Amino acid sequence: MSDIELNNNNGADLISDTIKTFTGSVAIVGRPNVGKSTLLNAILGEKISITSKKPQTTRHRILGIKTMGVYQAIYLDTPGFHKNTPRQLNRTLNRTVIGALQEADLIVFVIDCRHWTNEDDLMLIRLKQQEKPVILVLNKIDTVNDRMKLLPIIDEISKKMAFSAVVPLSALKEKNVEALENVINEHLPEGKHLFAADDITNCTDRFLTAELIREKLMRLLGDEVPYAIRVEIEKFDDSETLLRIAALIWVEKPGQKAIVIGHKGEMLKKVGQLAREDMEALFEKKVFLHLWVKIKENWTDDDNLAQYLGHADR
Ligand SMILES: Nc1nc2c(ncn2[C@@H]2O[C@H](COP(=O)(O)OP(=O)(O)OP(=O)(O)O)[C@@H](O)[C@H]2O)c(=O)[nH]1
Ligand SMILES: [Mg+2]
Repeated sequence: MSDIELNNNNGADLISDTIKTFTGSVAIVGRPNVGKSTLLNAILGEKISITSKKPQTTRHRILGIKTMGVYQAIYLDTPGFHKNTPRQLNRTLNRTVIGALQEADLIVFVIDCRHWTNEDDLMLIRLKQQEKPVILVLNKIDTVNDRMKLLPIIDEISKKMAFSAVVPLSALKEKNVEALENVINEHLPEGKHLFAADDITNCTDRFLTAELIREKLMRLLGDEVPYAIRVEIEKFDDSETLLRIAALIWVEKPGQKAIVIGHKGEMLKKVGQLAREDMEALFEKKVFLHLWVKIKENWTDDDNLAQYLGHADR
């Protein structure tokens, strides 16, 4: 190809027309709380998926994109796969996981290296049905002093299924994450890149904003309330230097509303302050954030839920 032809091409065409490229979707799955979203953020070097100590923090399928030269991995962070319970929300979350498994070219199965549980076994049953390469990630190795202790655990788990690779790492401390990425790249099928090289997600700013607010609620509130919460962005006015955001926090009961607002409004103030700091870092501009709380009974069981959870890749 002559120089003139090279100049006439845009970058994306050029790379796929002249050299082999590899593109694939990678589902990150595992039981709740093992560190799936922390791992995605570590891979991307940017916080797009919210995390907390509480199980079932992730509710949507979150898409993250990482391009490294000829390789483009399209990651799907998923809700924690858990024992089915009657609540509609829980059933819907598991369905999201199964959908991501079916779509993916490759699966990253994350476990906590300290414990193997019944829910890990449940996940394994689903993985065996897929006949796709599965990479096992033993996360949280920073919590284990003697790494030699991991060897018998790896041995035991490897008997359960033929994994394409086993990678111990710490998502939180960002230890050995690159090794995982190299293994993932090796498993990507040949294909044209689907996103620009600097894209990291296709989630909208409104969605990321709502999620940051939900993260603070998940982290600051006690055990019960966070699961009854939904965040809706009412206003998102973006000017060159300032973002004006108004968000509505939906809860199911008056008691929950009181807890979210807190004594003399302290809780809501704290949520707003922390969320605003994260938004200013993410959008690199000043943010005015207005939060208010409203009650909608049983929102997790009505049709709105399907609508709320339905927009998979916002
Ligand atoms: N010590 C340690 N903690 C970690 C590591 N990775 C994640 N965590 C912590 O584990 C908790 C759960 O992390 P998340 O990333 O939210 O887990 P998740 O698997 O996405 O959870 P769900 O979305 O609820 O399924 C958080 O408190 C994280 O800080 C790690 O490598 N080491
Ligand atoms: Mg998560």
